Amino acid sequence: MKRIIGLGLVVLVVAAIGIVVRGVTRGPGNNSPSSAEIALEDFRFVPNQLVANVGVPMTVRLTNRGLERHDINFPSLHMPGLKGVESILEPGETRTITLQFDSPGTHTFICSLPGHAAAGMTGAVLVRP
Ligand SMILES: [Cu+2]
Repeated sequence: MKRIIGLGLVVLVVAAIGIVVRGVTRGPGNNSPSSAEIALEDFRFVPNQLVANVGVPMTVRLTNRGLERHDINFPSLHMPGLKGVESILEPGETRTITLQFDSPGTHTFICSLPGHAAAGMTGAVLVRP
């Protein structure tokens, strides 16, 4: 019985060390706001893959480099800080938005104008825990 308790303690200690190490390797840099740029073209996002960390605000500068109107829309998300994200950008227009994700995983985004996603205007943000 004593042995089992001892083993349990070792497991707990190892788990605690794992958490501490992860905290250190993340470092303060990963918790400060990050930034990215996406060009909206006819009909693609460049780039169409971004990486973010859960709970860390990321500013994204959007520029419409196409001849059509475009937007950026995260269909599956309920998250704060999305105000204005879906608004339409006219050709040549630039806008900076702030994204903050509450959950890890791959969050896809699309241009929601008719036919644009089908034509290839899709992308994803990989959100790390
Ligand atoms: Cu579009």
